[in-house]
Amino acid sequence: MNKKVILSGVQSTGNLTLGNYLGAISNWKKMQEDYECNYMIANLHTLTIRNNPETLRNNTLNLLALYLAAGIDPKKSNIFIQSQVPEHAELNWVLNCYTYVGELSRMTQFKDKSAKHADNINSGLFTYPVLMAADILLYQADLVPVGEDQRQHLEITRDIAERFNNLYGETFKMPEGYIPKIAARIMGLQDPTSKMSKSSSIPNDSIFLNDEPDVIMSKFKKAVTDSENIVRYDTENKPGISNLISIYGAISGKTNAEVEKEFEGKGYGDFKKAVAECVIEELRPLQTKYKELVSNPEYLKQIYVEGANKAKEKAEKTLKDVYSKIGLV
Ligand code: ATP
Ligand code: LTN
Repeated sequence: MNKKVILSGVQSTGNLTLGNYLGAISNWKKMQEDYECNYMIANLHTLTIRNNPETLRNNTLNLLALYLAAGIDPKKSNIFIQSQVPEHAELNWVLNCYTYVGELSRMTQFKDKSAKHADNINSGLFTYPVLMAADILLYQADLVPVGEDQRQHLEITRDIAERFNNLYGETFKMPEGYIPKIAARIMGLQDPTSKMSKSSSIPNDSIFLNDEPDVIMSKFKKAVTDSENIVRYDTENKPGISNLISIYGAISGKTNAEVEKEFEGKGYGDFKKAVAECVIEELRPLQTKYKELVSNPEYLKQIYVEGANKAKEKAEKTLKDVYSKIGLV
């Protein structure tokens, strides 16, 4: 039986957060049994911000180690580095010519990131969703597991695919988003009304995957809550506590109601400590494995070389079809 195809990726910007893990990477592992999975390191997307070349190289390999440490198994899933499969950049150019400036101007991520990096509003930042569409459409992906913030980029991917298919006949599979029910949008611990972000400038707002246990505990203890002192899910009035319930629920597999029940009659102090402990325990094996893997560059190389070869085989087919349909000799 043909398995459905999955494609997803994370930018190699370093210091991933608990949001990246719970919203995206931790779900990828669960999907590898039932789907044909392709997990990419989106290092071309990372060029939309200025990087030190050595840092970008290290971040790329570190992210590969993190995928493996998080349980992505190269025997079950194809893991590769975006820049090593040139078809991504090639299809990106073609799709750029089938994407309107008007639709790109509506992207909220572009607006947010332009505001954050006012000194470097480059064209790559503007056409970022087109490269993402190329990533997805090259593999004829059925499903794209991402966090809530990527929903708009999936919609534009579908619009581009549909436009192309209408012009040239069935070429691209219509991909669907696969956005988790819980933890699709983990919020900042200090500002629980904005998403937890790697680039947050607020101290103690984000939990990083390489934070030491005592740092994790201290960040959770400082997390902003409210004065009710009742563990109750209510994003409107209690965004801080609701965020902690989501984190605890995502890791323990419990529903919001179950978490509320477990902490009935207990105060925020106990609850925060329990959330911190479950995060520390969830990350502990990942951190240990990660340290082992980053010290084994030969092994990492073997994974990404094989990954790129397999990815190329799939990507080539789609690109050839596209070139032929649009009339490139
Ligand atoms: P930045 O925080 O700097 O804007 P980012 O973390 O959103 O960057 P990526 O590294 O490309 O950018 O995101 C990787 C994946 O993590 C995506 O699927 C994204 O939806 C998901 N993700 C990012 N932040 C969160 C969050 N706070 N909660 C849940 N999922 C998230
Ligand atoms: N833009 C994505 C990262 C990304 C991606 C993709 C995700 C690049 N290409 C293809 C899914 C499919 C983000 O999460 N910020």
